[in-house]
Amino acid sequence: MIICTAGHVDHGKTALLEALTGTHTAHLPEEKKRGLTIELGYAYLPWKDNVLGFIDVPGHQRFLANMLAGLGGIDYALLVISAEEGIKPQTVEHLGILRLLHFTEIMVVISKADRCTETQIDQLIQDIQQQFPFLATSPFFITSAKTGQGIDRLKTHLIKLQQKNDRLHQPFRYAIDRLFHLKGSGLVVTGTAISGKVALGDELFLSTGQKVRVKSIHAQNREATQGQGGQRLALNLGGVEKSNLTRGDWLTTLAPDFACDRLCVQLEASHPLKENQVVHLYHYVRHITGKVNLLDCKSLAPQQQALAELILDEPLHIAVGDKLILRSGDDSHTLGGRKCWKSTARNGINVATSG
Ligand SMILES: Nc1nc2c(ncn2[C@@H]2O[C@H](COP(=O)(O)OP(=O)(O)OP(=O)(O)O)[C@@H](O)[C@H]2O)c(=O)[nH]1
Ligand SMILES: [Mg+2]
Repeated sequence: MIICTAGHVDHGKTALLEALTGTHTAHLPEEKKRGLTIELGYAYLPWKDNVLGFIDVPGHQRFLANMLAGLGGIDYALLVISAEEGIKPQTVEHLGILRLLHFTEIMVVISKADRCTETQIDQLIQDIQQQFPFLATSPFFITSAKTGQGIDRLKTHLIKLQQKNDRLHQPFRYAIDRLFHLKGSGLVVTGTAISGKVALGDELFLSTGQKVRVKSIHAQNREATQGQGGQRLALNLGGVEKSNLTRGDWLTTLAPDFACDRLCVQLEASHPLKENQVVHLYHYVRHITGKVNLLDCKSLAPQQQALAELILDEPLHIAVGDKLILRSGDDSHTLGGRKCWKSTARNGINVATSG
């Protein structure tokens, strides 16, 4: 199980994860110096035979692309809102994205409770419920990373969350978000397993078509003989050099003949959207540009849905059912998103994709 954070810059996402897991997710020197999250961070909470994984995202607007790269394949989010500052622009932006990606549960965490009175916190909860009525069924937690208030209650809730296992029978798909050379072991990649299972010794395909062998597995930060969808995996790979792959590549059990540059999607708009609109498109760790063709209307108003064809500037390894986020041509605001419905390969042949 993996849970991500979300929320405005400085609202206490990293401090919350540190209070929950004991791990401070900052790893870049600049992050440590500035007290700011820039890249994705990772933390783990072992619990009996299980381990909860956390992806910590940056709240600063400038690093939104990094935030989006962390959300693929995740069903649960902790939306952190500072009791002191309340609802801010990236609270709204991140929440809009979580909603478009149809997260199973968005837990609302009011952080920095030690800095406010109970009356102020009650007022903030009312404001949140009024501004975002769809959070009516979401659990709320009042926490302080400084005093420990509310941390045990949140932990108790998190360990009871159920991992969705509807994707385990599908072929293995894994999005690479980091790669490095480990002395004595060779190439190691880390990423989120989206579906299926992988075991030691398995042969997998890179999105380039190259075959690789799995020499060792760390699942949720523990040495393992297998891994599966819904887990963070570190895989030690044989048969490939670091220079042959890049962040955003996929590892799959199916031969990757399904890179597509045209997609059919049932699009849900969160901003007005017009025909032929240039867009930034976020698909798991990949970020590319393209254009929207609305198939049965000329424009879309917020909350409306329509069938659209996306014409991509670079082919994507996409499967039916994958979730996408579309942002404006200048990448300044989120336009919409939705599941991929049908894809067409570069050569124009419709392909049967794994769902
Ligand atoms: N008093 C108090 N301070 C807190 C609490 N949580 C976080 N802080 C402080 O608030 C500042 C920002 O906290 P972070 O956890 O780095 O915030 P963030 O949301 O991860 O920020 P970005 O990753 O850059 O978006 C730090 O100085 C923390 O020490 C809290 O519960 N109480
Ligand atoms: Mg942070």
